[in-house]
Amino acid sequence: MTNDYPFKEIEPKWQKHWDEIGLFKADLKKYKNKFYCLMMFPYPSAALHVGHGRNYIIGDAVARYKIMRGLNVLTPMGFDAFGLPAENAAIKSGIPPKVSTLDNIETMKKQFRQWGVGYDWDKEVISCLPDYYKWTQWIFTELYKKGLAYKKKGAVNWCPSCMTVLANEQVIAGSCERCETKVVERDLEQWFFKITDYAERLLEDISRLTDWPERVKIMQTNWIGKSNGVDIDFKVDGTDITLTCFTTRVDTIFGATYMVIPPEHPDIPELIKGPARGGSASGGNKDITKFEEFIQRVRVQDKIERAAAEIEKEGMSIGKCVINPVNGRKIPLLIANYVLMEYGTGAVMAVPAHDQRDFEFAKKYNLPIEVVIDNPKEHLDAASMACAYVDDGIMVNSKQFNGLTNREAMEKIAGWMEQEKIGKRSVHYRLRDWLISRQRYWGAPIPIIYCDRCGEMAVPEKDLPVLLPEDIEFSAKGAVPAGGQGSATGGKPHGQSPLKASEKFINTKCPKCGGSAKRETDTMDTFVDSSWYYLRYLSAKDDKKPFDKETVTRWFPVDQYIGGVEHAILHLLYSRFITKVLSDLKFIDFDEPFRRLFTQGMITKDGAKMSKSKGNVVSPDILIEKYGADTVRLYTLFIGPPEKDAEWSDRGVEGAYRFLKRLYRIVEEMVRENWDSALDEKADKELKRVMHLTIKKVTEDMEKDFHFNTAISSTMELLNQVYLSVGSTKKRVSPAIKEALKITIILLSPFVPHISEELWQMTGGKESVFMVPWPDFDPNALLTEEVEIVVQVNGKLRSRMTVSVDAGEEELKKMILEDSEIKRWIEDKNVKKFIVVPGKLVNIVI
Ligand code: ANZ
Ligand code: ZN
Repeated sequence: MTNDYPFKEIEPKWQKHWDEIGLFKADLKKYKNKFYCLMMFPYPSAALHVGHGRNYIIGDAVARYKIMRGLNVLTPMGFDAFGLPAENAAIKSGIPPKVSTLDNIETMKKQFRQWGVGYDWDKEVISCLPDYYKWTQWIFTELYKKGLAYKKKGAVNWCPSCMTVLANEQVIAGSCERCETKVVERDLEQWFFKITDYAERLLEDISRLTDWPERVKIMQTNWIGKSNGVDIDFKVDGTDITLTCFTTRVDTIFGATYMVIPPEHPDIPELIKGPARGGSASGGNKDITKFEEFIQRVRVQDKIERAAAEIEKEGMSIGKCVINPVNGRKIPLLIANYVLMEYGTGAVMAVPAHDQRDFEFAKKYNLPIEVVIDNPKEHLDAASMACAYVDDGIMVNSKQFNGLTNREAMEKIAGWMEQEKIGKRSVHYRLRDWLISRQRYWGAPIPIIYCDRCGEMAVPEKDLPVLLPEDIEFSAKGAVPAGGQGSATGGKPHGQSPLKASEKFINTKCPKCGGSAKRETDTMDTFVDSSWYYLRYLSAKDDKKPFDKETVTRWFPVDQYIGGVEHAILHLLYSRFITKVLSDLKFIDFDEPFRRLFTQGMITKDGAKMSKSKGNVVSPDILIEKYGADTVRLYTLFIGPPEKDAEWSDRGVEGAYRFLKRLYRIVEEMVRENWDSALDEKADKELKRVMHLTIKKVTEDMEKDFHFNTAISSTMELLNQVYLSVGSTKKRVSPAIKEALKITIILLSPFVPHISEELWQMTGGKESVFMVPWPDFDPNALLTEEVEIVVQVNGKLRSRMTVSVDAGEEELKKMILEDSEIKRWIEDKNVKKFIVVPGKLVNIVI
């Protein structure tokens, strides 16, 4: 077809060329002008779709641009290769996870190449291989030695379908992030990283992340969830138990009319023992059954729903009272579903007059409501309130604090309580410790040994890695061991690491006494693997150490990190945490890993995220076959602002293809045909102006927000201008035209690298276009001549405006109709005529 351009020849040719010239090879010793361009490394799934492609195409465009800016670019890639999908697939297919994973990696690497996305593959890391996970295990042991990795029994999120524990972050609206099954709660022994020790620093240092998207910083801030308040001890009347509650509204303490604790509260068994005050005196046992029923029912309710404002409040009286320390008043104690054990101190002083949840609860269970903060505009009456009064106001019913504003009282009461030793200012965080153990096979084994004589210990560095055994059976039976062993789980089915089935793995020698010992069989959460891979790229092949301090010092922080916003919390927070720990341990001397972050939006099809199960996946392979990789790249970058979600359209792909054909044709014709070399001063000048404007625009877009879409549309306009200058009947080519074409090619090369290389060579380029310095624009060339014109409405002078001499009618119309003076005259009347006398006057007839 004459109308096509030969992308099938062009693309492999230049991919080979980039290999040959080592375009993406980084010499780590040359760190002057370094630019570390990092893309989130992918999980090796069978094949990538165009939605995945966005991340890598954006990253590649950035890397190529930075290379042209003369920076020493490091752009590595690897694979986040452990994880559930491969293991679950193995249970179905019998193919070992390692085999399928390495297969998928090969496929993906072919895809990257086809897309013309370049990496320095010498630095590849694959997290499921022993040369990598040895060091993941090493990081674990370093944390363990510092007391930052510990084991405890706790209520955990359990996915009954994946048969594994999930971190809070992996539970989305009460369901498993991966399989969307409803998550339940279980009590199990688990390993944790003490990220809560770093809560304050993780929060505080967010302010240093000036080049991170605001929304990501907000999400991290909320996730850490710092609250300032007061911890107050309430004695349970007639017992030795004290319940401490955390409140952010100590100004309301005199209005506390009852206390609520969650069904998980550890003191409940003790509290419901013995004679219940107010409960039926004879039926003690019956009451206990009733309690147990209630507790069981609430415990399986979804935590997120329990914490939501709308939840139907449910409670049960314990039949005891607690004593409010500020006034000695006895108030009832209840169990309630809207209180969570995980937050604050796991006990709440309820102030129904000023907290909506407490208000609803009090109304339902007929508990007293007492106003302690009055509305200055309208006196509050507890009996007739329709909802809680949550705004600021004036203190009432609060003894010596009456008459103060509640804001003043908050400080005063906190101080007074501290003095009287009945309360203590406190800070609580929503952030929980990071649950890192998984009862699954396909992960890095937790390097811990249990010896009957010497106890629990970390595997010494010289014995790492603890190799994952390969003789594991992946039948459905083998992977889901019979439950019932754990009494704590009450005989419910429960997951056990498949490693438990490997005698060879479990039995080992104690490193201390040499006696027989057993290995930990849990494996690590894959978020541990991905929390440090960006350090490993710099010494991917070093078998003596995880990374080299001097090299990472020179190359860090990462200059640009690019990835999906779905990782705004988990991965980025964990990476920041591990970096801070490694910094505290003096292995590195920086404590934030990523200087600049860019999070791209999702590509949707038919309004939904692409997924195999929805059947709306667009494969790049077919498109590349039909239009070539440059078309797919161009369209992916053109689809919309890259930080926003965008809907894929096949028509859009064709549009991108047509543009590339148009670009190819003009260069090809100019080279082949003998065009007239006549000068046209006016046209050339205008072309130059558009060209410099385009350089300015594209450069700004690349430097600032990665607005490839607008960068590309301005190069499209530049190409239009070139076509105009060439003319359609008798074609002409001047030095200005040649220059503008070359600039068009250069500006497009980060986006469509193959065709750009080809055309660059056709126009006489000797070396790769990526060796050509990025052009600067000439501010003088941007200037246009301006004139003052007169604007009339119905023939009467109404305004004067300064406009460019060659402003077209549309441009003038737009400017004039937006002028506030003129708007006043037109108001909502119809514009009948718009008469232009170029360079002099415009008359609007209404
Ligand atoms: C009394 C009070 C009166 C409260 C009032 C609020 C308003 P933030 O700001 O999110 O930190 N609370 C404390 N621990 C809780 C738990 N484990 N489960 C459910 N709710 C809990 O929220 C702090 C407030 O949430 C605390 O202040 C407490 O209710 C409640 F007019 O104490 B407040
Ligand atoms: Zn021992």
